[in-house]
Amino acid sequence: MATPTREDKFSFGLWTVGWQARDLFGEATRPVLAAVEAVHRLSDLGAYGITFHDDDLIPPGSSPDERRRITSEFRAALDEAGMVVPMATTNLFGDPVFKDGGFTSNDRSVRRYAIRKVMRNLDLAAEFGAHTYVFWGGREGSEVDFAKDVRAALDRYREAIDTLAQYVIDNDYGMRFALEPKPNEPRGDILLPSIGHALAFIHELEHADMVGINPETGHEQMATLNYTHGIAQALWAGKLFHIDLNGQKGPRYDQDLVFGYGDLLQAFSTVDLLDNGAPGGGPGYDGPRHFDYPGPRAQPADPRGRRRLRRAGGRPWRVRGLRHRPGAHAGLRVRPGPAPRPRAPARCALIRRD
Ligand code: DIG
Ligand code: MN
Ligand code: MN
Repeated sequence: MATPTREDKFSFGLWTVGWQARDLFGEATRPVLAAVEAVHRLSDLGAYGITFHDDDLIPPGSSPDERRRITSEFRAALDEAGMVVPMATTNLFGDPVFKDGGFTSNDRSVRRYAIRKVMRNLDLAAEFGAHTYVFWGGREGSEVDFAKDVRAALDRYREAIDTLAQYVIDNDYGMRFALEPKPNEPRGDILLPSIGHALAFIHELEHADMVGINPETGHEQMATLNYTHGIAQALWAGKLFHIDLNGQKGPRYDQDLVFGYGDLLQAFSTVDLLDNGAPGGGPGYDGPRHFDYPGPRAQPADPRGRRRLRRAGGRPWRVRGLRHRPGAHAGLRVRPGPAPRPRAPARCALIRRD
């Protein structure tokens, strides 16, 4: 049996390996997994890297001291375990304030809060040396076509990505962005639903050169698209900046469910494409093999691990507004304090374009 090594570049999301197996139909059935514990256990398994959303690592509402403590403990664990953070991303979908989206919310104050939340995590991602920053717009979309003017929404999406790309350039972070398409779930329809839509969107951006794609297996298959074809097109366009591999059967952080799919053969053709570029050869992909799929996780073998799990156990993470210093970026001054509460959605069918 092959034993993974650092050179295989397997990376895992903190949100998946730490997933408490809570789903739409039931409460958590697994204990909280502390970030430091996840680093060590993944390292023992031969993983190369660990990734996170801002809120996975630092509970919303943490004080500056708590933030410093958490990040320094995480840093120490990474150094001790020889692990890296190749990618980071932002949770713009968990807080109720994002009910109608983050970058494309119909509420301007929510849009500005979302940009500021990403900026803060870009700072942290840079601190941990991440070279890729993922944008999965899980809440950017609608359930009713008249609830969202898609052209205005794409203008706002573009404004956010352009602003954040400029922020990375101004701070010399050297990061690239990877957009992660998904057709639906949690929204009825999500903007940038496929690799094709995302590639077309990138062409309209001010800094298109630093924006690519992070295709997730289940997201293409949900749309009954061929995942291997999708990443082949992203490779062909020179835009495969990151990749999320997950399976369609069994426990997983997000459903991504397509009945009767989960074609294992596609996993092999995917690996062939990643390693060899194409059946006839050509450039492959040498980035992290990132998993968004926790899979079954055995309980820690040694009692010490079990005790540590309990200790790290469950203070329910309250989701409160992000408290932070006024925006450091030009013109983006957001009052410190609780996240803005969205106003009642516009009743009129036509959305005013501001
Ligand atoms: C789910 O497929 C999404 C979230 O887990 C995360 O924001 C993104 C990162 O790969 N994938
Ligand atoms: Mn993903
Ligand atoms: Mn997913």
